[in-house]
Amino acid sequence: MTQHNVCIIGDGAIGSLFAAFASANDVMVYRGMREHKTGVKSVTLFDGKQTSRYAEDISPIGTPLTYDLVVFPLKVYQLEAALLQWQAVIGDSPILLLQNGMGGEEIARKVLPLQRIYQATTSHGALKTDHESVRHTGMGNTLAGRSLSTPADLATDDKIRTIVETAFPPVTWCEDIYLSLWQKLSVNLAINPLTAIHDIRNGQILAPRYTSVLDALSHEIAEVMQACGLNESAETILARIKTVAQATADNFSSMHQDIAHQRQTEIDAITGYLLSKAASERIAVPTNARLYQQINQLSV
Ligand code: KPL
Repeated sequence: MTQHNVCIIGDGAIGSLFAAFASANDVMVYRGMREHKTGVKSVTLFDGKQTSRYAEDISPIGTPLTYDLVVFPLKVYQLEAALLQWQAVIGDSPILLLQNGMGGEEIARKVLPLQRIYQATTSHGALKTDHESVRHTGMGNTLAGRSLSTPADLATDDKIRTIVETAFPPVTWCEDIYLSLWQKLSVNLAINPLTAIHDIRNGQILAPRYTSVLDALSHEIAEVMQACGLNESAETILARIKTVAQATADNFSSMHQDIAHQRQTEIDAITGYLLSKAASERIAVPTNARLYQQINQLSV
């Protein structure tokens, strides 16, 4: 069996988890680290197993190499700088954008006009407990697929699918990753701002006082999705939001945590993205616009 080599850029919790899974599954892992920085050294997996040294560090001024896949598990707002910094080292290796929210593909396409771009989003929970340690806090699933702007190439697409499925299981490979990312976005559009604004856990948005706002959000999201050519009803969106809120009832959403720790939020890649699509389609989305404003008021 050929051993695949995967480069994972950055030192975040999800990237470290990906690296730990991949090396445990016999993938050769390189970590793209900034100069003079050492990465996370220990990842405690959900089943309690600990991984120790699992990757070779490379730097953005290192020797260019073709990787089977380069993963960017970064926030959308960190993506452009990282792509510019690493483009010389990764050459024309296919890349996988792994993040919450939307807009990543457009950013990557501007920097790398000819690259093969794949996209993914994950529901694994991971937490950096200190500079060198990460804890896997919740088993999840990863949705992945070829981006809209990348032409189909059966052999390469199959190879990337095999690598992602081997490196970071379980994976659902999506023939229409754009739709899958929008479906995930529809959940984040409701749960993330509402939990952050009202300082509540995910499950608490199911209380009767949030019924009308969830309804309004679902209708606005459905209208914008339909204008983008995606066939989703408000009822389907509302049902999905409720299912995820129930399944993650005890969690604090990522936006709740960002606000609580005074970190930059992903509101621009979530609600900001919807607002920009709504504006170009001339659709009024007052409820989303209000949540966007409220999050920006709470942000540092
Ligand atoms: O993706 C999430 C997030 O917190 O960003 C949800 C699905 C809302 C789970 O917390």
